[in-house]
Amino acid sequence: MQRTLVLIKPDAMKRRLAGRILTRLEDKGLALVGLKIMQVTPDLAKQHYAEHVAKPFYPELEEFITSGPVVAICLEGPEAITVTRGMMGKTNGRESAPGTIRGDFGMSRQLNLIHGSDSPEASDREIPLYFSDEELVGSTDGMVGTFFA
Ligand code: YYY
Ligand code: MG
Repeated sequence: MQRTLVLIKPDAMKRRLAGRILTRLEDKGLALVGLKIMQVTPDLAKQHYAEHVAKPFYPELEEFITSGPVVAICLEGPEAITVTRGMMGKTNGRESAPGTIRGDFGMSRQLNLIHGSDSPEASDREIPLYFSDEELVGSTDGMVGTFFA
């Protein structure tokens, strides 16, 4: 069983797509173990995107991710990280396959609707940036097992 950190980004919020994006992830069988609406601060953005802070596109990325509220989500399921990344599609909406979230809803590389952890190391680092232990429910192992046994 694996957990992943998902953000529904400010562009998706402005476009009122949060429910539809969350529905796709739930329809797939991923279980909600944490959920909140919040504002990302510049400090949190720098922690979240630590690997990108020194890159030329970072200032614009920070401006975007702090431009409005996000929905932070912790999802659980077997291979939740890879499954979620597959459902997101490629970084650039123009290159993202139809059927993926980015492929179906966007044309932009920066305004690409959703974040998902890209590895177990990333999810271990990212989930505590957004959720305290008390804000996450216990494992849904038994429940998800009935879906995927
Ligand atoms: O994991 P993913 O979101 O698909 O892409 P990353 O390579 O981690 O980049 C994080 C974020 O930065 C991406 O969602 C859009 C933005 N970005 C950008 O604005 N310009 C780039 N050249 C690369 C990434
Ligand atoms: Mg990434």
